[in-house]
Amino acid sequence: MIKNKMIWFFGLSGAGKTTLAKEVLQEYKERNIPTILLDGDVLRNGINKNLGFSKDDRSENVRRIAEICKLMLQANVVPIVAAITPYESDRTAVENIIGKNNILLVHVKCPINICEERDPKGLYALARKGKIKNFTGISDAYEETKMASITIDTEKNNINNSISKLLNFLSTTTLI
Ligand code: GGZ
Repeated sequence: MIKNKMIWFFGLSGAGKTTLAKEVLQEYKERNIPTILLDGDVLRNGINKNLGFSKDDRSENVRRIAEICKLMLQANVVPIVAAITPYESDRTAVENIIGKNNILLVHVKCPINICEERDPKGLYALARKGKIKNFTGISDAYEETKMASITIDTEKNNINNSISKLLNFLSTTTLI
């Protein structure tokens, strides 16, 4: 039987991680699959509020999220994560914590210039002015990946296409 896997969306700020994560959350809910959305941005106001954006703090942020997910999975709740996860070593760490068979890594791909044009929260503008330090893609690293289970390109696909590609993929790999 195909087992339900957790989903970890990673990509630049403004690439569309949260939007896609919310869609999957809705699909899971409609199928009465116990689920929870863990958004890096939101968790940084709570459990991860002592963490900043250095490489070490980002690794710790991601590690904590993965450990929470592991506990959730043990309780048969299927977590959906949206977090930039800019370092390949942390993506590997996540996979090791969760177990390769229990996770789908979804790369939400979008060029930095498009993310910057979208700038939904005005953070890129602040980063350009130097008012936010270590901003991913501007003044901090975003490493390319060889680890994605699937890549959703939100520059080439509009939101509806992106969602349908993702749901189609999930239908072949999970219970959805
Ligand atoms: C990147 C930052 C930064 C810096 C604040 N760099 O698009 P958002 O706003 O809502 O999501 C981003 C969020 C990043 O948190 P993550 O936990 O996903 O990051 S990581 O996986 O790298 O640990 C962004 C906002 O916080 N934000 N400052 N300097 N994003």
